[in-house]
Amino acid sequence: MTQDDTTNRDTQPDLGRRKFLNSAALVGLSGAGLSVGLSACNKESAPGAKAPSAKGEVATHSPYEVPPGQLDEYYSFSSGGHSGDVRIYGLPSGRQLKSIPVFNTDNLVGWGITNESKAIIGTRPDGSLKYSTGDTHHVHQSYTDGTYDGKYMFVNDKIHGRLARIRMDTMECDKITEIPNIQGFHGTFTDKRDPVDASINHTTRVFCGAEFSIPLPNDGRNMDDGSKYKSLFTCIDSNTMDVRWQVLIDGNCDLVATSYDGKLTCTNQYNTEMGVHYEETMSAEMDACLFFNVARVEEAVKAGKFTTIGSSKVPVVDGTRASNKDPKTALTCYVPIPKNPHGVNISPDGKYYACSGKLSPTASVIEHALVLKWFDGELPNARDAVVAEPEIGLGPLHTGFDNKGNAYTTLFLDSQIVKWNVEAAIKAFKGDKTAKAVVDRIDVHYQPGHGFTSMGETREADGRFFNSDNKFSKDRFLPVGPLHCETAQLIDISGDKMKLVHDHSVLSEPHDSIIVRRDIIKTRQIYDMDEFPNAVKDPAESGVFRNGKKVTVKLTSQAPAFSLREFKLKKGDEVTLILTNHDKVEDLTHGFAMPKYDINFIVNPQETKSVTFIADKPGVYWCYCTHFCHALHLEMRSRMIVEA
Ligand SMILES: [Cu+2]
Repeated sequence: MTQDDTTNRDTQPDLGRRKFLNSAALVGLSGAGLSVGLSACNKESAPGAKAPSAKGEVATHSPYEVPPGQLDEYYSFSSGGHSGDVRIYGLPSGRQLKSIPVFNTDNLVGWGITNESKAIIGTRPDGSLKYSTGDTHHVHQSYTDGTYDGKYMFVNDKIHGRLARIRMDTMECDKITEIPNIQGFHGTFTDKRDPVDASINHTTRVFCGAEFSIPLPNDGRNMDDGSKYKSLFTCIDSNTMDVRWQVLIDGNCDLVATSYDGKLTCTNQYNTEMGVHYEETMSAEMDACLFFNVARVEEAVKAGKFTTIGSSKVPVVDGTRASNKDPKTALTCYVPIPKNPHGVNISPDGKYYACSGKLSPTASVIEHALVLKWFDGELPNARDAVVAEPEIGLGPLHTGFDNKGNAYTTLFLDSQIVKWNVEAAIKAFKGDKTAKAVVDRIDVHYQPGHGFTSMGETREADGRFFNSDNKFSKDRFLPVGPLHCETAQLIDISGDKMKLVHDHSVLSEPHDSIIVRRDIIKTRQIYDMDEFPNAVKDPAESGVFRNGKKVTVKLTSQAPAFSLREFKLKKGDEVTLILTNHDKVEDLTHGFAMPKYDINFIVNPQETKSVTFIADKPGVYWCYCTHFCHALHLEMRSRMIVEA
């Protein structure tokens, strides 16, 4: 068989599995018990090939439809909000392909149940999960040379202040880091290259903004004195996932953007008032977009110009206004932006940041080169880095870009997407009365939050689609009770006028997404058994291995049977059950459910997982395969006997 586990499935669906299910049934019935020689072979076929011929009528399809047998052109990776996961959709179809469990627990795959996933999420001394809730908002991938390199994706947890990393080859979470001394970790962004070392043209840092200010350290002191509350901006190493440094700032952090030259990262600030009470957070007419000079911050850390907070060992440098008055040595630059901005995005040419004021009908355009000039001491007033401020509509939030110099901003209050031209906005700001920034508007349904363009966060922005993630769906879908689904609306932005392509429903409650060309993502279809140190590599190794009260059960799966038809334990045993899936066939996943012990997980082809539990209930427990695998799937069981 030719099992190429690194091939992007840029091909039409393989009919091998259909063949497998039919022939495997026969082998099972013949009494062989184990499936042999039933691998689905990869079939050579060109991308975009015609749908496989099938008996029956062929429907006609619109240009935006993905006909049966063909694949979407883009992946859309989306945060799941307070469900704690990350979702994958295909675009333009809008079909949901997968949910990647991250900060949640997930019954389907056993995330938060298996020992391996618990070790990633983090546990308390008694082995239970440290946190079982999370709130994902922003997903961003690793970059090489200004575009996605398909290696990693990063996502925040706003509730507990954690950053997770997802491997793109398996689309599974492999690391989670908890950030010290912060609350409300909202915006995050990967860097695109090193600010100093030109040879490092890929992501090595992930920046994280803290939205809620807290007393530092937050140990019960200074709770009534709002002036003592502070926020930190954090840098995490994308390889080790260790926290590298933090910057103490005035005001809070909301969303984060990074420059294409690696020199700057920034966060919009909606509460420069440092208000602790609701009304105070909206009192100032101007807030800010706060820029960090990455090289200077790292020089300061190297030079030992830092403190630490509480029990954390992470170096914290001082980025407050009072300590950064001289631009030539400043670590930070506060660019004033009208009222309570939400969202900051950089244009694909790397020249401009768009930062919208949600309580101001404007988008501010900040020129990257001018912020650098301010840091060189050559721009006296940071506000002069703002080169345009077009009035675009009510409640502007997030901006996506095409490849023709246009920006697309979500207008929450107007329920519209507004298309505006950046250079025209700059001309108008300079006084050119003939320059018109706004070029088009389209209604969306309803109240758009995030919006993003295809490849729009990279230098390969292609100007084909804008996706509007709307916060209210009201009458757009069949009613399903008081909790509505949300709408994502796909808009064709390739022409002069925006065109609404379709609505697709998304489960509550996505915040931000990115649209990535499918050729960038190279996934594996099966695991390598050698990657798992505890793998049961030979079914003959299966059995019950006792060391006093500690018992290890080694088990393998191969359709349609587990290697042990039964296994015996004694009441009170501390049992670690290890299961290795020996099937090599793509898509041949098995499950393992243990009644009354609250255990349920899957093993994908060639994967090993383990669970640990106390066998505290005597009796017979039929452990069964949950993931349909074979005509004899229902027979695929193992009898666990717990002796009193
Ligand atoms: Cu099975």
